[in-house]
Amino acid sequence: MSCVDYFLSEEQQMIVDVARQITDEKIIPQRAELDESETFPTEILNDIAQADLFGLYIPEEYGGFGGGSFDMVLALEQFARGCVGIATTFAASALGAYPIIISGSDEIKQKYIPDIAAGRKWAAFALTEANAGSDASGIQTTAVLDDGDEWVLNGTKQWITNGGEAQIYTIIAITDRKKGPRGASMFVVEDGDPGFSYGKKEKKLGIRASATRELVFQDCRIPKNRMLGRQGTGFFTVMRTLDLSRPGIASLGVGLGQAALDEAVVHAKHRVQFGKPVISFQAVQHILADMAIQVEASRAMVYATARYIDSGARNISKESSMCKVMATDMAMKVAVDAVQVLGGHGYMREYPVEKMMRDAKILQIYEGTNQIQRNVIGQALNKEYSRN
Ligand code: COS
Repeated sequence: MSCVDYFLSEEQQMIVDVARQITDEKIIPQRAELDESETFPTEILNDIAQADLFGLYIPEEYGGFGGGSFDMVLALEQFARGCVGIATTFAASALGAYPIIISGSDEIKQKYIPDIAAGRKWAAFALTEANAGSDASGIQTTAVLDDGDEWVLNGTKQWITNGGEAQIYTIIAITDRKKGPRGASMFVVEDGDPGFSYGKKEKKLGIRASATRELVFQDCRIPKNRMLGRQGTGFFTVMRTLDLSRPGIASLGVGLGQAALDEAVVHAKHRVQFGKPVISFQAVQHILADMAIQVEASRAMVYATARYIDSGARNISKESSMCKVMATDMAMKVAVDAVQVLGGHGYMREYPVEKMMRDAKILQIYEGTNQIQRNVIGQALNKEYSRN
């Protein structure tokens, strides 16, 4: 539990309270079982929908709550305190919806966003392929306009979160290979579209309650009006989407870090060795102190970044990447430290910290590896200082 007052508004405090209640009553009691059996958390997503949290970041005219980045990070932090796998399924629906919100016409927004806002349908975002992940502009999937009426998609997307479970997919595909990043466009593909099927379902180290699957497009035909924005703007939509979503991943790191710290402190107070609770030993206290410092510093940075984004700031790539790196590197370190403080118990599946350690690792990898984030930060610094 943070002891810093972040001066949340009444509405923001309500979001935290509702998300916390779902986490304590639904997520924490089921997380071990869902992880063990690699089961998609349909019931919990329905509980989140009933609590009206799917629409947090969605404008009111499309059925949402009209909130912003800060509202999202508050909810995501709570869910991640319970389970990063379940929190990831929720975050991935927002990731899939952002391209529609950023670049979709009013007509396409009206068609898809109200269902996503209500949690009636889930979304997913598809960029990664066998040869394109960090290299976002290296995608091979193509979209060709057939008879001027329909787009025909061919290719395979890999490691797609919510793949096979979502009903709405935002896909980036090449529409003109000669034009580099300006030759890619974004489309909406629906579950059940002809020529669209699901491939390999992945078995993962962590976040096992989330679904990760291949999407296969074999002469997949979709209506012409499913393109998002103008032809050739897909890469920019993807970059802007990731700018908005990365603080969410950072908040998953904060939630996980807090949970790991809570487990470690409680255990250290109860575990007796050499006739004393181990928390009375300075060696253990120093580990806990460093964990607490890093969790709070990351939280402060994520909240500040989300508020900065909500202020209408336009160039947010550097700040978004900075908080993603800070909070997810923190989560990995703090989770490993928690396992160390719990010692033999920490290594056993009976205790939640081994799962936290497995789950933390993906935070440093997905939505742009932390090496890519450092590239983004470095390039932004280079640009900023060349102006002075
Ligand atoms: N917003 C708007 N435009 C952006 C942008 C952003 N955040 N980032 C880059 N662009 C623009 C650039 O300005 C450039 O346009 P101009 O040619 O007009 O200058 C264009 O996009 C190409 O940019 P750049 O040359 O930097 O592209 P690169 O191919 O070098 O890729 C990185 C840049 C590495 C940052 C990008 O590929 C990336 O983010 N990769 C990680 C993707 C990722 O997160 N993958 C994980 C799976 S998705 S969950």
